[in-house]
Amino acid sequence: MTPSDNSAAAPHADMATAGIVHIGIGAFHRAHQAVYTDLAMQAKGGNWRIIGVSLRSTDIVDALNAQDCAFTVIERHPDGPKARRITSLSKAIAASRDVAPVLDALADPEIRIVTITVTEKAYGIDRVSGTVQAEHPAVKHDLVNPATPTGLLGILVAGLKRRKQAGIRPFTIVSCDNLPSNGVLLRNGVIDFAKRSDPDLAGWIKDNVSFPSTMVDRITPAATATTLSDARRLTGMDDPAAIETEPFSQWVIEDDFPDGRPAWEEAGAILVHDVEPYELMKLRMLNGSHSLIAYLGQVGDYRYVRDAMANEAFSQLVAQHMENAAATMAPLAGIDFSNYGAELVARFRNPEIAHETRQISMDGTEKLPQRIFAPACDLPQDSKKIGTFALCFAAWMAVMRQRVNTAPGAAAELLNDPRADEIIEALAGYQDAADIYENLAKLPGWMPRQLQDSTFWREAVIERLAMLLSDGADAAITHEINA
Ligand code: CS2
Repeated sequence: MTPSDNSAAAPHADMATAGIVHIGIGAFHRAHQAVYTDLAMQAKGGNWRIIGVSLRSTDIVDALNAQDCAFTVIERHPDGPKARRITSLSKAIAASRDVAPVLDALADPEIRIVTITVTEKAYGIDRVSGTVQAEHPAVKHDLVNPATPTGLLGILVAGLKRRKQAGIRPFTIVSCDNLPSNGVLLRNGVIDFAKRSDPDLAGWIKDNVSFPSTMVDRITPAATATTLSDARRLTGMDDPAAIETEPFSQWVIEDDFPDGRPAWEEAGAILVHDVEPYELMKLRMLNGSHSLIAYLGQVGDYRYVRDAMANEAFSQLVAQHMENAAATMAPLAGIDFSNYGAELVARFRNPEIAHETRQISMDGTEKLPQRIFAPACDLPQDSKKIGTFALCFAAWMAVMRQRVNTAPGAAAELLNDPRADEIIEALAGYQDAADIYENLAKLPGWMPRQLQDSTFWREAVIERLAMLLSDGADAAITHEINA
């Protein structure tokens, strides 16, 4: 990326028009795509400013609009923080207040791209079949109320319908969430959603809409009071929308944009024909290790990722897991997995980044399938390498049990998972490792059949869970690295 500085960037004076709608304007978008688009426009121009849509939260929308949507990104470098003002956002809209302006923006012919960061649970698409999850709350609502959608699929399909009716070319849709083959998944979900009310529209989408897959990467902890006071100190401005992030950033994009795109490569994006190997590498090595750190960290009272990485044994375990994850992947031209792993270890160690294990531990039922189950399935079923995957799953179970035991009344909130109610029910009264495993592993539709049928996997997880429950995280870590 272009080196950052501590000055306020000039707004894109000649770029008044928006060309992108982004759905999900949380910290990650502001630290990632908004920065790439900002730099791309500074380098090569183009009417690519972003209309930001928030599906649920209204605070961020109000905060951004009150300051012309400019905001501060603080990069936490080892030699001190650097702040940059980002001006690629043109306005923000809260869909939960009124979806009409969102649909108007989507119908605007100037909008040629819709990018998305809504987190895994907001998709409402079955990962295996690619069809919509009819019981997903937003999907359920939007199938019945297509003119006033509340969720991702409903909004995209309503926007595409308006364009088809008006004879306007569709926009390109870019999922930027940590899901494998995110473009293909979203394409299948959008087409299936449309098919249920309007088969012609579904056919038009199939023939005309491009859904490039992408791999996104930038560690972005939730903003804190320190973020805001640092932003004020570095820029002289109060900015409730300021965020902080690491210096590293990566965006690998399938180059399939029939109606053009910003010159994102000017900001360091890598445009490729096939993103999938990059996605697998990142999901399995970075995100999988993150989940391992998050759940073991929660069991062992490691508040931040950097605390876990400062512990010699924990850090050795993480390196071991990365090696195990690398063994599940085909070679990727130009990438050395062990160098990639070493870079990840250095990023996780960054003492300037206060990334809470609790933050990463949310939504485990959404994250574990691609981070832990899928790679575990790609290993020989009796491989010793399965151990670190089994440990991560066991640690997730231990965290769920710990939270339910700590606050039975508030467990649903504490679990912070879309399937919290099912998890609580599955755990009711069970304290023994084998019982906990049996009940959580059989939550419908998540642990793959191959693992359900594997006695080796079952025993590996139960053994580790028993150790976590009786001796704690540090003992389990020492045991694993010496196994
Ligand atoms: C993390 C990711 O919270 C999580 O699940 O693993 O948000 C991670 O920080 C990003 O994918 C890094 O690019």
